[in-house]
Amino acid sequence: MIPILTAFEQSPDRGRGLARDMRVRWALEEVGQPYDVRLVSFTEMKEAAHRALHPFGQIPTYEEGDLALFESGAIVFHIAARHAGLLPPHSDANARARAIAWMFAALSTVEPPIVEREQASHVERDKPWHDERLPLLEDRIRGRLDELSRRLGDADWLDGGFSAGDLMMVMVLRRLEGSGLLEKYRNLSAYVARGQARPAYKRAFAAQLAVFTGKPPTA
Ligand SMILES: N[C@@H](CCC(=O)N[C@@H](CS)C(=O)NCC(=O)O)C(=O)O
Repeated sequence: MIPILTAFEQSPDRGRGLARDMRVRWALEEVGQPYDVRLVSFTEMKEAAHRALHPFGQIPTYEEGDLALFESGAIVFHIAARHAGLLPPHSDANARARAIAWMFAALSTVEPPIVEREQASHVERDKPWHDERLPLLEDRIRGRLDELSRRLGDADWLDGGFSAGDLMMVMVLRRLEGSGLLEKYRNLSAYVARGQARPAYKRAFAAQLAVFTGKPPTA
């Protein structure tokens, strides 16, 4: 059964691979699972047919037989649970649990302040308090990056070998591209680059870029 995910017909990031379908594509590439993509417009995302798959009218969604999922974290976890390659084996239950904890950490501890800053730049830019609020939001991000950087230290990945936790964390940190916030952390920048150097990442990136360029993927 080939899973189908949804992605933006026209990604606002112009193919930079920051939309959340990229996480799912990367996970599927890591485990060697072929997939199909259904592109949706902003209008279609808010229509009843798509909302039946995604109550909040967003991408990505994931359909596999009679299973329909939303939330990139839940989708990546589903893929990681059913295929080898993204989580330590069941025989190492503690390591597996820790890798899952890193997925949650990426999504519920590190991503929120990053998204808050993005939202502020997009929708609050013209507010009189925007310039005052931005440094506060950036301090919150720096706090998390300080902590994450300390924990990662000189290691390649967050806990042993590469896992879905790293996949999610790399994608979350990528959202800081262009902000100037990540560059100060040499180990975190190298960590992101290490994720981006993975062949599966490159294939996923090329596939989502091809949607934007209209040319076949070249990775
Ligand atoms: N927590 C959700 C967030 C999904 C989300 O924000 N999707 C964005 C694209 S990356 C979207 O569909 N934005 C359009 C909208 O919200 O109208 C997830 O991780 O899947």
